Amino acid sequence: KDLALVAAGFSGGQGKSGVDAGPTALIEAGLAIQLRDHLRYNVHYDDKIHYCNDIVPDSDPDHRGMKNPQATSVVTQKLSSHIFSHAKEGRFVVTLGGDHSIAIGTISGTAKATRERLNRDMAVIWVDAHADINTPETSDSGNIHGMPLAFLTGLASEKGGKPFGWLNSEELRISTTKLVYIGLRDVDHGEKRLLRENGIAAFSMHDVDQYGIGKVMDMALAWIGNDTPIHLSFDIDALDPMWAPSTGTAVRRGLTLREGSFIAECVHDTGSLIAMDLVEVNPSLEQEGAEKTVEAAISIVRCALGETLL
Ligand code: DIR
Ligand code: MN
Ligand code: MN
Ligand code: MN
Repeated sequence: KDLALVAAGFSGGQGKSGVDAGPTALIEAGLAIQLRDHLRYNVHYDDKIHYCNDIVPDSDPDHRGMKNPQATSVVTQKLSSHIFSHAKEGRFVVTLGGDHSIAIGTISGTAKATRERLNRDMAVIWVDAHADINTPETSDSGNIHGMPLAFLTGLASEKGGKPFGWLNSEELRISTTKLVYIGLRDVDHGEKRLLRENGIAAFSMHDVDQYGIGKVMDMALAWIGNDTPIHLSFDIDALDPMWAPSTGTAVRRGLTLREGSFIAECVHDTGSLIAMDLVEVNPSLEQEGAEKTVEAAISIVRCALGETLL
């Protein structure tokens, strides 16, 4: 099986430096080699960290309250065609972040490729402590890593010529009906309203406690339905800080590493997974916890790619 590994060290979607070093930490811990030797993928990896802050424009004033709008737009638009070019060849695409704003690029790229190759609309499973669906107007922080799903679903759109105007093409977007969340526990007021008003499927930590992760996965996958191509976007802060302390916006009372791995295993077992993102690993935070966080991130990716316990 062909697999493209893309290292996207962009950090401009939030305020803390260090998340740009996430991909390097995962690669140095042996991720590419493990996918090749252990899981037997034919790995296409160019050994480069892309989309770091070398593409930042001279001047990048706030726009609708968004920070670094031009840089984030340029990076995600380039990443979108990069991911599209891999996905249209039928390669499974693994993207290592970087902050979660990069999902604007990865998901628009795989959504377009899925339409061209399979003539199908793609579903997205978003595993995160946060809903990342703020519009520029509902966001308190102005950080674009809290907004990718608003742009990808069209809930926040822009006119042509504006930073994210390139996303106006329908082929790059996903439907709110094909989005499913797991692990939520820190959702802003405006986001709660958007989830409610649009009837978006969301399984919070409350649901994980009430039903157990097994039942939650049954319900999440039933919502998507059989035979729909799936893009998994996994924010490492979905895990409890006990397992993944080295991330920019850690929130307590999260998933255990076993629950996170189980989600990845179930999604793999559908046979419909076509791409995944693993984002928000920031090795410069929590020195002691960096190794632990990297290890957790690697096991999530391995489980999503077919690692089995027996
Ligand atoms: C918050 C935090 N909802 C925001 N979002 C984060 O800034 O919009 N996403 N940390 O991962
Ligand atoms: Mn490439
Ligand atoms: Mn998050
Ligand atoms: Mn996120």
